[in-house]
Amino acid sequence: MLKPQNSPTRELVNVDGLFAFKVDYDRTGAQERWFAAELDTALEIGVPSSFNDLFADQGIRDHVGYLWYQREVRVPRGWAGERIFIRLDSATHYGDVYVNEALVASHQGGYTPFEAEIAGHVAAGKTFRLTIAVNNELTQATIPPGSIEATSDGRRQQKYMHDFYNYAGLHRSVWLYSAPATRVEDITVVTGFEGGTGRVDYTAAVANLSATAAVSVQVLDAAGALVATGDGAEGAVAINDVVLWQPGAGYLYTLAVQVHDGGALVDEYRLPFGVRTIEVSGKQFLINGEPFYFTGFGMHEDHVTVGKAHSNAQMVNDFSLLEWIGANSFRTSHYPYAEEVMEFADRHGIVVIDETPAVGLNGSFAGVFGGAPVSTYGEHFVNGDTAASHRAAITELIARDKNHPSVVIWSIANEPNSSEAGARDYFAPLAQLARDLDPTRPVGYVNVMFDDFEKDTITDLFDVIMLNRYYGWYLQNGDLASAEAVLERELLGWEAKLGKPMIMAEYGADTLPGFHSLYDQPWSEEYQSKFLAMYHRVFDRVEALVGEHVWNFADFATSNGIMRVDGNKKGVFTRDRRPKAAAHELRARWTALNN
Ligand code: BDP
Repeated sequence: MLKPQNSPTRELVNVDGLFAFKVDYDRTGAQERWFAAELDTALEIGVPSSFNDLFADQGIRDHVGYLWYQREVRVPRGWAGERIFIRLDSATHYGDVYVNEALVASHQGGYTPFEAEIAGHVAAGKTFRLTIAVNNELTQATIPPGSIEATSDGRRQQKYMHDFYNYAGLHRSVWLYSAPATRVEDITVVTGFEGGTGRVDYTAAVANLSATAAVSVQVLDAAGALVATGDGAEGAVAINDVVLWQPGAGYLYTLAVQVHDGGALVDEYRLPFGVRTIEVSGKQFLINGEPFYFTGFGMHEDHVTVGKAHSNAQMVNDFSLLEWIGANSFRTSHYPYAEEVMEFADRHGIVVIDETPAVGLNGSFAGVFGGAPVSTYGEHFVNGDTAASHRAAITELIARDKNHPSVVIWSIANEPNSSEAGARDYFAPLAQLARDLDPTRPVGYVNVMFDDFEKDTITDLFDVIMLNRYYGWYLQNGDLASAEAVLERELLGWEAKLGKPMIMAEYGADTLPGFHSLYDQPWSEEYQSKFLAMYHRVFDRVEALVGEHVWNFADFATSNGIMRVDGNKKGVFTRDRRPKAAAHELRARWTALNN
């Protein structure tokens, strides 16, 4: 799905700002047709944001169900005769979009965009009432999954098996855009190179292409100079003296796809792309044929007050901290991040492991989150409905992000149960789906510590091994010598079993900034540093280990629980992005490794 843009044939209007906001406590909004009139509420909400932390009101924060957003939008007067679309970059986890009284779009899945054509409901120069009913519920039919329980006094409580807080709302921008009837609807670019010549295979899907219209492409270099042209909606073009997209040097070309009819330009869409190759070869991960070693983090979209809202200012700050510390990559744990983040990574040469929101498909975690462990696969938990949503999550992620040169691995799940009967039947078709949708990128999932190389039954289905390990934290807590032995044994076990490149996708220790100790005391800044240093010693001894992503970039909000004090503190930066001691040590290691 193409991100909307301004072009000579398209116009784009941002619809963020203050919306009227109403919590649907009694679940009557749809039935009472709240979309049909001005919302009866005194509350306003800023978009984008998570709604949860904005109001000093526990009832709002804990609400499980629908949240209604409304504002008036004016259609630009020059749009008569154009196709007009409303586009939401995300609605977490579900959204119904009404234009005046018409339901124009519904979408499940909280981290991917959706849109609807609304020209039949609006008029150029006139306003319309935009109402969005967002639902934050997690069930067996959603990704991530969850369950809703009733308390003895009748409240509904959301339960789920993942760590981060279930922020919800309109986390990303809302747009209105115009496009011509004959328009470029999708583009797929696949690149390669031989010697100094780049190869760009492209396919464009064009809606309402008439017999007299023709599709052509131009390739422009970073300075805007024309370097290649092609004819037809599908084809291959060559770029002489190609400049590759490299980690640390995100050189981008632009593919301008144009539709002409009778000599006139009917539509133009400009897609930035990079020329690079990705390959897994033996125990190595190759970018442009060169071994690549990942340094960086599992991250979160998470900030004080606004929760999971995208903000360009905070994005710039996070990327500058990544640069400062010598990170060359990150994982979008545990959901697709805003498209602006992907574009920034493209431009700045940051490598991305792109993950679906499939987190918490693991009944063993029920113990951690306050219940008794349950089995995972079956009607009671991860069932056919979960799988259907999971397929949609993979499909929508790849459709959105397939053209980003920064994306080098699709991660289709985080820490699912991979040892139980049922795991392989569940995951084999999903791994295949990801490969079918994108045969050019390695596919992986992230393995949980309980399902080590002796128990795991699915990792051979994937191209890379991604592991989350907490030896020295959840196990062997405070005993780094024992943890070191267990860690090394396990990494060598995986290497011997599968012989594929391995990335440590999470390793980390909760750390209270300002707590210091001379001893190996968990939660101290010294312990975090020594914990990471121990892992690094082991990594340097294991040939197949091709990457280290510390958990986490920054402290982040979690659900309530006795394991967390004001959130997860495994950040190398605090939630307000101040460095803990370990940040300086990581900087020294990564700067040396990457030079
Ligand atoms: C792993 C999860 C991650 C958690 C982390 C932790 O992948 O989401 O936040 O552990 O416990 O299980 O800190």
